[in-house]
Amino acid sequence: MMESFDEGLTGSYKNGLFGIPAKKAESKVVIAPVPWDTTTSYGKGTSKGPQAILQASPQIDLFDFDLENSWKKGYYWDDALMPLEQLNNRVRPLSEMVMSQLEESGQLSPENRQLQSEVNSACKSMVGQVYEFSKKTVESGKLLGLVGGDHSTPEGYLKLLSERLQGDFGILHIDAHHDLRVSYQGFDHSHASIMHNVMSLPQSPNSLVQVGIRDFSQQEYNYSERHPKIKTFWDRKLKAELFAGKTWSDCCSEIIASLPERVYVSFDIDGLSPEFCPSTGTPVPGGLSYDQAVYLLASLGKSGKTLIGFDLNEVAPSSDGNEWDANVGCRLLFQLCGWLAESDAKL
Ligand SMILES: [Mn+2]
Repeated sequence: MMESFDEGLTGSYKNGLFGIPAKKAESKVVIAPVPWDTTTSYGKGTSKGPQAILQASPQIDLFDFDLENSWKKGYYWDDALMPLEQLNNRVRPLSEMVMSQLEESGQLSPENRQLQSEVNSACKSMVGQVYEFSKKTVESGKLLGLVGGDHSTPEGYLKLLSERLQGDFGILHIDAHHDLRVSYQGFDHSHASIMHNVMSLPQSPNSLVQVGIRDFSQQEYNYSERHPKIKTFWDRKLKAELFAGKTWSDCCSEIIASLPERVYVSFDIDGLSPEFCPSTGTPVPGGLSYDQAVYLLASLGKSGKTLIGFDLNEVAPSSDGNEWDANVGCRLLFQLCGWLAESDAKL
């Protein structure tokens, strides 16, 4: 299929991600959408993120300055987890009832406590399905990237990697938030708890390096400061260094030097400045520019460290049909796919 593809033309998303008609068998990289936003507390709509990204993706010109023609290694968009959308749509209203009662009174009625446990078991099922899918994909020799959905979506994948590599890898986590809460609003698998859950796994990754963090509780701050495996590059501190004359290149070298040899990237789109993700659930002023993010990923790609997988999450399409969020999202996804395609990771 790919040999007959004219890269100079804009393809259709119906042919595949970025309009490329890649077949699974000939693709090095599998990209799987996870349409899930059950516990998103503020804005919603990230469950529609993957489809918006896919539809916006053919507008990208495929040649890249750093990656050249990495896309020829094949990026296959695998819809296997799309049926999760039905469970998400069923459970999301229950979770909204729980969240609104908590916001109003800080307590839950017995009925809502019941709903909360239903939401928890649905989230647990999502994590299990992502785990099983990731296992099958990795065992077939492919490299995997996930597209959320909210930030709870990669937990099953990270659990699989932790077991498979006995924790011998680090996570480069780009986000406005630590996501280190010990459950959030009573939801065990909340987007706000993802990194707490991952770092609590029996064979947790040997480091978590957070970049862009700028909205957090004191509890999360303390947790990050005291945890021997966590290093945070708070946005305010990075910016202070940049304003005082440090280069972004030096910042990136320092970030990458804190990571071990194998690196997983967890990219929450709200790590970027909100001008690049105005519709995301919890936008926060400040953050990385698109250029800084692309430069950081390229620095990692060229560092000699091994990218083993990634997730891109919290991209939400605008409710007025504006494609901007999806446009930025699909361009970041293209960079992540390219660096993963260039990786020689053996999992
Ligand atoms: Mn996040």
